[in-house]
Amino acid sequence: MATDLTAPTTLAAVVSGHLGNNDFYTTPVAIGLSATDPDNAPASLTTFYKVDSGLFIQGNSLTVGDGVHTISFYSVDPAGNVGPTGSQSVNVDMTVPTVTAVANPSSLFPPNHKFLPITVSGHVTDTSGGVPTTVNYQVVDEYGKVQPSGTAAVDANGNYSFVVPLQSSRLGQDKDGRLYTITVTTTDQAGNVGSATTFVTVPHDQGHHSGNGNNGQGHGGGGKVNHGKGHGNHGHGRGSDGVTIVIVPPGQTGDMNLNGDNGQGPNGNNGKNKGSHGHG
Ligand SMILES: [Ca+2]
Ligand SMILES: [Ca+2]
Repeated sequence: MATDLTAPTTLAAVVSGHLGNNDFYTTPVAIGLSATDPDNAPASLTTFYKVDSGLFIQGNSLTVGDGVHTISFYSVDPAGNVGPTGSQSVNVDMTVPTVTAVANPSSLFPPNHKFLPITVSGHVTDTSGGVPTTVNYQVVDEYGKVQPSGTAAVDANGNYSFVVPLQSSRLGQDKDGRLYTITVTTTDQAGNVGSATTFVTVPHDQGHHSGNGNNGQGHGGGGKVNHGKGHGNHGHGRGSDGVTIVIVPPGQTGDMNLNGDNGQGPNGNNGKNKGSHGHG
């Protein structure tokens, strides 16, 4: 057999991974390394690779996660010929940005048909790939009439704020009030989308509308309290389709409110207490 003076060459290929935007993958990426040599069988070749500044290790497959990576690799044949070192860059951002949203005010009263400015604010975080610089918002009106949308900037601290005008009116027979659903989304470099939803209601009246369960904080209406500007005169955080989930602390009993029209019970009392200490 002639002397083997030819070194193997190595190619890298993505075996699996979902490519998102801007050349970033949104899933872990599996890389396969294949060596070829004109005078050696592939199975006789030994391949080494390293990820970023790590150490070279032997192998023909690897998987990388979040980050901007450089994979370096080379192969050696049985005669000891060392092939050239190749490299492949792989960008992965599989961390979805998180966003919060709070509407203020979250209740419009009285229903005098005026448009009032609602300030929606929140915070955006993303532990991989940098914090997105914008959020998009869309208002969905239960009545399908007042539905502004737009884009707002995220500042260097991850905070955003925008104002949408919403109309303080509702149909007289709309016992559970008019619901505006505000959805805020933010998209990172790879195309991962985070979203948050907050609600604004135009209650049927101030004293007798639904108790609610947003994050377990029920603010039911206290019907006999003159609220003025006090808290507790309205609820927020309705579930979709008017379903209200009331979360009762351990050790208490409570009713699951499926209609969203019950201001009594534990939440109603809570609202009443808050209202009595309001600024009315
Ligand atoms: Ca060779
Ligand atoms: Ca990300």
